[in-house]
Amino acid sequence: MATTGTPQRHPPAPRSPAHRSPDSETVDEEIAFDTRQRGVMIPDLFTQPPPVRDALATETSQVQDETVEVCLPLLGGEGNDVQYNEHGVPPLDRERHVRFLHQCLGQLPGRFVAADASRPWFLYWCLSALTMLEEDVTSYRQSVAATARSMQNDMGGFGGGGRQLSHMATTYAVVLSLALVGGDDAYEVADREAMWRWLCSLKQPDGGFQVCLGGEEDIRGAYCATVIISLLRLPLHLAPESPAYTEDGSVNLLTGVGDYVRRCQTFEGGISGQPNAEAHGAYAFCALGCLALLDHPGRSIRSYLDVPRLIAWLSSRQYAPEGGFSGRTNKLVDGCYSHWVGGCFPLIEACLNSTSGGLGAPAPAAEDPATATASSKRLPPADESLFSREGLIRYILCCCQDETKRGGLRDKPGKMSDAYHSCYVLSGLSSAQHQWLLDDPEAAQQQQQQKGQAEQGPVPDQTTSPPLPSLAGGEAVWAILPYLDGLQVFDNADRVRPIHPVYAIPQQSVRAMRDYFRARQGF
Ligand code: FPP
Ligand code: K
Ligand code: ZN
Repeated sequence: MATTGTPQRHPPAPRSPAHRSPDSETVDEEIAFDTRQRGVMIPDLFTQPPPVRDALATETSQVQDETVEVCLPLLGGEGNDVQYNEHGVPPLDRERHVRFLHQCLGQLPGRFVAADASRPWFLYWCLSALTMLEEDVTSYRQSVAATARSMQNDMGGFGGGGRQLSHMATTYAVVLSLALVGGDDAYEVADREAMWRWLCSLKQPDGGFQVCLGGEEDIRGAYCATVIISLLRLPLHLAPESPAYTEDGSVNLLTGVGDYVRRCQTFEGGISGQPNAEAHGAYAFCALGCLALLDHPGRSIRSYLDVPRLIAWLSSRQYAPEGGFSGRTNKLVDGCYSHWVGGCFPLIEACLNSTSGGLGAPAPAAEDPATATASSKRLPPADESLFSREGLIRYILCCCQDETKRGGLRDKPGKMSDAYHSCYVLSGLSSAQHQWLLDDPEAAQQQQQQKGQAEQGPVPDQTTSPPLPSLAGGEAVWAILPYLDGLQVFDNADRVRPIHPVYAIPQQSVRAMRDYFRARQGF
């Protein structure tokens, strides 16, 4: 979907809800007419059902039609008790969302017992969402550290609670929560040696990771493992007990991860949880996130994925008129895919914008990246974005905010808000509201070297074994650019904090934790 070009905007006119179009025959035409009458600037794309329809009625087309029906009134500025701006977009209701999130961090009602093993996730979702809403979460530092300690196992890693088996997902959520509250006491909770040993025991000979001892191997494992290794700066060599260990030392924790990710790309172009399964948005983010840590995305994403097919699949996830993303083919928009799918675009853009050569536009003329200003670097103008930022922001602010006093964010109208959707809807809003630029000092250095070599004549042949993979991408410095004004359909007061495109928490939190462990020799 593209909203580029010149969208037809409704002309301003005085608000007059009593008006009815003399010749509109459907409710949708009625809404479109009424919207015009009220003078809000909403492109037709978001106020009308899709112009092209498949005539075959199925259960799938039925639920899709119902989804469009519940979204259209909200997208057309028809929400109750909501003050819309001149673009037909309501403000972010920070106060209610913040209250909802603090509540979710407290005592939960009995029915949540089923979610007991997800307690680390609740920590991460709430702390991350509160942080994006500019709340100070350092007041949770001591309680998060104590909770995390109770979830840690001597064998390494964190479970969903005391006496629960360590799992990659809960460990990822705990480590990110510790990073979010920050401070030495929080960082010191993680037993890094036990963690390293545990990750080694999950590493598989085919390059991937099991999510727990004896559990399934999937791409969540690969993403969570790379994030954990990078944030805690764990050593990369393998313990001899690892199923992937080789005596010649030719394999480390990251060996084969890229190839594992490659095997997860499907015929559709998207990424599945395991090789030969169905492509899903959540796994696309895991794939790109872990590749972006292995090396600069300009190299790693290009090396392991068919980028044009992936972009085609990712773009197909965005629907009109809803504006939000679906997680997979023939399924419905859902606010959480604002992150899982929306969060893929900054990583794809970093890949395409890279100076490493290849898929994107040609590398810019020789220029020192250290001194280049953002505007002199090649960067697509926001209205040439690979997805409609405007559409996503409209879906989030119009359709994903709980409009009752409950607050919180949700999947779609008619669904209850929850901590998970609050986190990932806001993460998606953050990537839609900001533009990132990734420096590639290594590529610049290589270009310099090549230039130097060309002047000095051919280099002597060197036969050495290929270097073991590292987390070179984790050292990358992302620069934030203010989002261009032209397409800004939200008010500046509705801007949420930028988050690191890979770790999905503020870059400062990532840096502080990694700096803390930089000085460590061994454990
Ligand atoms: C389908 O649910 C959902 C999946 C197949 C994958 C979900 C995985 C994640 C959300 C996160 C994985 C990442 C990490 C880091 C642990 P559904 O059928 O209810 O939804 P759908 O109809 O939208 O596909
Ligand atoms: K869903
Ligand atoms: Zn969802």
